[in-house]
Amino acid sequence: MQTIPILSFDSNEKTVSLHCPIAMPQASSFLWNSKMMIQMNCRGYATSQFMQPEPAKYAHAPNMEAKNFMQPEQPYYAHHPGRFFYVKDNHSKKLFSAPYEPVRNTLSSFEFKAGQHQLDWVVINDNIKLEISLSLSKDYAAELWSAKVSNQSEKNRSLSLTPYFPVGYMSWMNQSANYNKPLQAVICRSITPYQKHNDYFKNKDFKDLTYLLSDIQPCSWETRQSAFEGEGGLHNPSALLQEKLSNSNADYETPTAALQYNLNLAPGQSQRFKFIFGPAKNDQEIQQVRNTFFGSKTSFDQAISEYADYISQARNPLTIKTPDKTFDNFVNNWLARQVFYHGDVNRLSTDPQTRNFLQDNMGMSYIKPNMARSAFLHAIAQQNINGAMPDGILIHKEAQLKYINQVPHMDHCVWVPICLQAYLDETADYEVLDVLIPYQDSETQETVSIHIDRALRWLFEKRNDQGLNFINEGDWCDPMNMVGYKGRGVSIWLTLANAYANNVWAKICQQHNRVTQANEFKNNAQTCNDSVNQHGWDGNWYARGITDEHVSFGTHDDKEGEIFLNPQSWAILSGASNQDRESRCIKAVKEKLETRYGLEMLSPAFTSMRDDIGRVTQKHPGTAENGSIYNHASAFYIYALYKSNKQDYAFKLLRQMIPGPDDTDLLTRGQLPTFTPNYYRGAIKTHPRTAGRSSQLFNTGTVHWIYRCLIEGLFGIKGTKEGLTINPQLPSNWNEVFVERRFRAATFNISIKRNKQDEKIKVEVDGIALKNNTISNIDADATYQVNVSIALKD
Ligand code: CEZ
Repeated sequence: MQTIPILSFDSNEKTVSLHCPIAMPQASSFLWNSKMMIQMNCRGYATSQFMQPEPAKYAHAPNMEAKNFMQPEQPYYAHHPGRFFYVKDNHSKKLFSAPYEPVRNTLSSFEFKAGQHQLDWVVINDNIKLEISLSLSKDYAAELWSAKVSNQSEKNRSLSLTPYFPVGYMSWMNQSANYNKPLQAVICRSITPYQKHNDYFKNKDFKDLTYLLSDIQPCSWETRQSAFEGEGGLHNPSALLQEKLSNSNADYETPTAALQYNLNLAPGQSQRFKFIFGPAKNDQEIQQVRNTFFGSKTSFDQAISEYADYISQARNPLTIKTPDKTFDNFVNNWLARQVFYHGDVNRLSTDPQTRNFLQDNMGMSYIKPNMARSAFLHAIAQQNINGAMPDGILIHKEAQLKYINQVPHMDHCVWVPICLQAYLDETADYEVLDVLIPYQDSETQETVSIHIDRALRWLFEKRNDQGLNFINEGDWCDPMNMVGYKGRGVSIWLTLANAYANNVWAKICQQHNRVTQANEFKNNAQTCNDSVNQHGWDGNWYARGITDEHVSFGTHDDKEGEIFLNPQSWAILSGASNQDRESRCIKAVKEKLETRYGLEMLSPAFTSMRDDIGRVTQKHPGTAENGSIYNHASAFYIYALYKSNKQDYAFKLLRQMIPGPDDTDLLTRGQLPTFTPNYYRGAIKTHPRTAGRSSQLFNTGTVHWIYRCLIEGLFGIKGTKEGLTINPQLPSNWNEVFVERRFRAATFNISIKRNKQDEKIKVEVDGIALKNNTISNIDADATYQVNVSIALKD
């Protein structure tokens, strides 16, 4: 018997298929537009939200959700929101559901196909084939579903199809549902609960209705969850034992949306149904949705193809062909998509954290540089005239700084030059530095350069008498909130990041003919590095910080949190570490943080609260910042390794961010190789059973740094003010790669080969050898053939 692989890839269609609903039960994919986001797992469970302007749900979980941001490792349970299709044979009374939940039959075949703009399932059971698709539209908060039922048997089949889209507990104040015949929709109504009278005015325009709209009039419907489920439970709903659903209304009863269709299919015959599911303000809006998507025979499919165009806007700067197929698949088909998601909708927040907003736009510099440019200007205009950057960037007129953005973090200024550098390298748009913009608290207009000078001077001031940066209630590590809340604690990492940001800015100033400033910032970088070397070196690695009570942590004296990854990475980047210290750091990281799934962010993970460090120590050991394989932190380290020409080790770690290719690895990670997750579980020594498991969370600054590692490190095809500089750092077991690099409107077909001798790098452009490794005078729209020969051993 032919064995079916767990995964298969289609690089033309840019899809990845999962062939079993059990092997990786949490495996999921996501779709988004500017109004909404949906993450669907392979078994039919869904987590979705839309903006009004803050994130809100239209299919609710029965518990109180943390509504503000996407959570890692979301548990799915029987009543979790999902989108399910029950199919019953009216003759035999046999029932199954697709994609898999809630009935969980053993299916004859199953395929979950994650695509760029569409998710598809093909499920076959009892010779009935169900092809289900989900896509979105470009502009609406609405899910576009289609279900095609085909009779693959040799006899006529009488079937019933029941799409079942639970809406869940909408509101304790008011919830109900009914079927609206002219609209052909179940409409679930609610009022978002509130208590302050002011909220009445704020909530008035909320989309408190959830509808399931169909293109074909159903035979019957059900709007009460309890009546549908009955005593049979969701895996064998009582309502489906009857010939018809009861056509009932829900009156302050948990609403649901179930529609039933009867089909008589001859052998080989099929029928397609279309549905729209989403939030609305009132019935008129649902009517408008109906007109838009079902107005003509083609409007539904037309909307899907417009959505495909929207998703494919992300211009991938790289197409690669290397000896590693899984890696190629990720870079060629998925990386730009995940970067675009971040930059396009800012993780569906109206006040993204400043460091996230800047890094998300650092990634956008590669795929949509114009959007990145306006985002940088938008962020810098929210700076205070004293130089401080706010904790979050307001991107909606009604937005306010909320949640984490009300906690003072000290690192935001460092990200401005660091992220802008990627943009300048990619575009050479140094003019942006001369754009005049105001401050959040002053009408004074100053150039971007002066804004950044002020940001770095402000941060340079915020150091203690040892020259180390105060941390206040956090730095890059959000939950490190109690190191410095009394005003004394400092961050070694932030002091190094300060040094690195100053060095980066000094170089940019130099390029921009601001020599005095360049010297000032270079000196400041040196001062920060010196302070760290004097007060932050622990003997074999750099410590993480010093608490309010003057206790160093992240040192060999610590039983938990002995070593943190970030200070090591940034000491390499900032130039703080000399060769000896760098080698010791790298050795310590290898010994103490390395696992087969990547690097742990700290080790050993904390098992109880240290109230002089903060809530990071309260997170479960091996999750998130408490010792997981936190990919964002790993990406900094990999970037540092490339800066230090450690290409083999850098690539090994880079590769570990992507699940697969072997089944054991895939099954442990439990995630499709279509996105880089926020983290994989760590704490491998104390929690080996869960180590490697994916967070399934696709919000992460990691992806932007992956581009930097690929462009500046691995393939070494980085932009400079003059042009494109070639300096590849291939792993030593790669002899040949091909890269199509799109850069400043031109295309470079680059072939990189190892030569037989140990000759230095040679670069030929259209047959002519370059004197240095920089291709300058690039013509927009031109295509260049670049042959690069590199030494057998680097
Ligand atoms: O959030 C991220 C932040 O979005 O954590 C990173 C930080 O640099 C990013 O800006 C590291 O701390 O407990 C918390 O508040 C956590 O900080 C999380 O919210 C964390 C999660 O990974 C969610 O994306």
